[in-house]
Amino acid sequence: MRKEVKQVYVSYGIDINKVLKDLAKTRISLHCWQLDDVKGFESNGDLTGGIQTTGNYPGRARNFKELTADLDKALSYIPGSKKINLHAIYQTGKIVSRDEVGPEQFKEWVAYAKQRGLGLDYNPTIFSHEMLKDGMSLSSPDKEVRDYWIKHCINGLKITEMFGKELGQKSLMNIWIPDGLKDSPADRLGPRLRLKDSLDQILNGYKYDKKVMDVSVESKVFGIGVESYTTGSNEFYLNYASSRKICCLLDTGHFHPTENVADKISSMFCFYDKLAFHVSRPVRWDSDHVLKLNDDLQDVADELVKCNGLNRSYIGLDYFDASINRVAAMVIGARNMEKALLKALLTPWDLLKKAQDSHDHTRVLALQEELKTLPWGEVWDEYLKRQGMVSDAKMYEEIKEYEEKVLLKR
Ligand code: RNT
Ligand code: ZN
Repeated sequence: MRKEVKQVYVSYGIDINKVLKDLAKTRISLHCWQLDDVKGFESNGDLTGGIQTTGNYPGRARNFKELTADLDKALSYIPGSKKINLHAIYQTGKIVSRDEVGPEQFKEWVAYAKQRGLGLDYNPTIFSHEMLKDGMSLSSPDKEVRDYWIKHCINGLKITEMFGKELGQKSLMNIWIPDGLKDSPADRLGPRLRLKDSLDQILNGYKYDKKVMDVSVESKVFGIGVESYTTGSNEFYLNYASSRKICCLLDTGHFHPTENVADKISSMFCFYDKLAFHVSRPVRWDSDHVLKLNDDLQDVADELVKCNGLNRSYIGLDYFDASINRVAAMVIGARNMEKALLKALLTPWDLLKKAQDSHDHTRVLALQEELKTLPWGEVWDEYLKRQGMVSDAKMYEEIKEYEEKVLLKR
């Protein structure tokens, strides 16, 4: 990095060394499901409901060995502190039914994470399964269905607690359900009251150690096939999480397309100590495209930094594109998250806040625009160098080579 670059940032009161240290400390939870189109290891079948991927790019990881090989490849290009985000369907060893998935089925993952100094997060998998009756799980009118998934989630608490304890890094268990209705509901309240009761049974079903883990709930606005009603709406979970003192998870793809998700962060921090995120990129809807370094992503990173939220947040990524090289998809999205955070950390928020509070809105506008052309790209290259990682261009070249040597042979 040129000396001049350092000087430019010093003139705004920014210390690049501190920024790079803070960035390297910020933990990002990388979702393993980009590597296999959310299929998991239970069977070789297709997704059967609740979630969808599109694309047929060759080379999908089909088992633990292939997935961890791809993960290792991807990790070697992703700078900073990392965790891996798992789903119940990534159980290993002898496959058991979902309501039986427990700590035993995740021992191999713990060993994998330990060897690499990674943390782990967990998600019960409440989709692609015959016990989803009519698309409903925890809010189903059938007690048998609800009980099945309640058991699955209680076991999930035990798995997550094991992750936290074994790896010495707090672990997050996030609950997302696809429950909803295609057409105008006859009853909106019933399913929501049942969901509330199911969640209470889960939280009271096992006294987990709050020092090593947290639980979050993830809302959604709609899904394909459930266009008219989503039981787990934003209002439902905001109130649920706040009253039960658990975390809310904001998935940036789960709001109306014109809603500004970044704007929600400061409101949430007024009332919650901690927040959880699935950073995603919706295109027209919750399409789970790979993160681009666009304004939406930058706004989220800016708010996290401005609200002093980096060490009060579980930052997880959530996208799955089956139409491109999956290892590259994972790396490009993760690097973009890191780039957005870097740019946010390189911003002189104190100067901007001061201008706003002294009613100098022209200064705010001028500064915001002036900052856009600062040489942050050189700082990014420096970060990669300090992290012992190759440039963006080299990264793609190498992954292409991996595609030829490994992925295309599958
Ligand atoms: C689906 C939710 C959910 C999933 C993952 C696989 O709309 O975003 O978080 O994407 O759990
Ligand atoms: Zn999500």
